[in-house]
Amino acid sequence: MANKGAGITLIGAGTGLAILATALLLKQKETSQQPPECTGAFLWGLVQAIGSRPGDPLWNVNYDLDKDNLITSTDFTMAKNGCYSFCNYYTFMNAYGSSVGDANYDPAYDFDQNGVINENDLTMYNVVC
Ligand SMILES: [Ca+2]
Ligand SMILES: [Ca+2]
Repeated sequence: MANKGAGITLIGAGTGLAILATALLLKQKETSQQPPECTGAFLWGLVQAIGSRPGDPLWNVNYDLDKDNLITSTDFTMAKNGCYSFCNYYTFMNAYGSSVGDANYDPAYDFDQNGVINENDLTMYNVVC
């Protein structure tokens, strides 16, 4: 009885490792091919995190686009290049002055995610774009 139980445990552990290895491979593939999130909140967060490393309060693995464990201007340049169409002043100004529920409210341009697109968001837009 005891041996049978141990055998099942080993088979279970082997299957678990195989699933874990597959999950890690899938995750690695997923993150390496993932484009930056083209929102004001993401780009602003990335700018704020420049200089941070894993463990730092502002560190976010999603900002480290070149995967060198440091958020730098290179990551920001990559994000901006990947979000070329985001930095469109006309599109931003179309959403300017709107709030949640308005037809022209666009959460992508609500940099501080406070439900209103106002002068604070414009300031952040000008820094990021
Ligand atoms: Ca980096
Ligand atoms: Ca806002």
